[in-house]
Amino acid sequence: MHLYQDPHDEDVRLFLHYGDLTSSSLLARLITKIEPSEVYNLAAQSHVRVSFDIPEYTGDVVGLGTTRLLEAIREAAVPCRFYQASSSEMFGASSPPQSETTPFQPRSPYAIAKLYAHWTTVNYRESYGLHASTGILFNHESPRRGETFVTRKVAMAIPRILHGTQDFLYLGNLEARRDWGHARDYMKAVVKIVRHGTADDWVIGTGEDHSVLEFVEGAFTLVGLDWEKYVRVDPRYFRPVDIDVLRADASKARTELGWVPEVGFQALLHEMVEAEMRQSGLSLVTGMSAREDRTP
Ligand code: G4F
Repeated sequence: MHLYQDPHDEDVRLFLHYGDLTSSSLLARLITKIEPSEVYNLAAQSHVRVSFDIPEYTGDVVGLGTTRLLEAIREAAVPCRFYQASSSEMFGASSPPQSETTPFQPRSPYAIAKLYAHWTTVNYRESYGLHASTGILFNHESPRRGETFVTRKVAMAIPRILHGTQDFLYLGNLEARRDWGHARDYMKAVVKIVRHGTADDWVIGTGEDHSVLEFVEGAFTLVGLDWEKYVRVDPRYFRPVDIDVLRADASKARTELGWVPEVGFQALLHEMVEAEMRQSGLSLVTGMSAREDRTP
């Protein structure tokens, strides 16, 4: 809401148009009408587990959707810069740390679709001279994270457990290790990528990895809860195949873009848990004192 201003004001900062990455004609119409100077393609069916259930739809939106958008820009001949949200998922089974030169070994329909979109962006840059860049972003979280991604799911469970409206938190693979950073830091990197003189591909991550279990332990400890009493493993959350470790080598972005992440792992999980507690009328301190009553 802080972005929105009354349309009758002269300084309208945000306007929403309806669109759909499965519709080429709609995308072409929008690009022609808006004549954007920058296009950020962040749209996706972005849930890795779900992509195993709906692989065709994921490929259509994530993979072909990018082609449709790039074609709309090319056809309209609008001189805009283009950003493609590539993903660390594309590295899949490749050993960490992963940099721009690490081979891609995708392990999910989502990652395969992202790779298609990634190479399509590179191809439009090379073929048509479009200022088209990719950011290969590692996991980026915040209190605004979707509720079915693991960090938000954990953070949301804590006040519910304290309030007694949730008995257990059911999770899948606790051993997976991810390079978790703060979305705010990563969006600063994205803007730097688009405004950089040369279009290129960039790895963005903190360079630290932590397991899902470490996130769980850290989050529960913040409110004084013993995670072992409340967390259960449910194999339904396992993926047919998962990625063991993702850890970024973002030295190119540090050196050439001057990008350095400001929020570390502990500060990130603190912010996420605190936001959920506040939303539920609790604080980290009241959580600590309420814990004694919660015996599942
Ligand atoms: O939070 P996640 O679902 O994120 P994931 O799969 O790493 O993907 C996210 O980051 C990518 C960047 O690398 C993005 F491209 C992508 O769009 C998305 O934003 O799962 C993280 C890890 C996985 O290993 C998963 O198996 O947590 C494990 N996990 C364990 N229990 C769980 C759960 N994941 C989810 N979503 N839910 C669980 O209950």
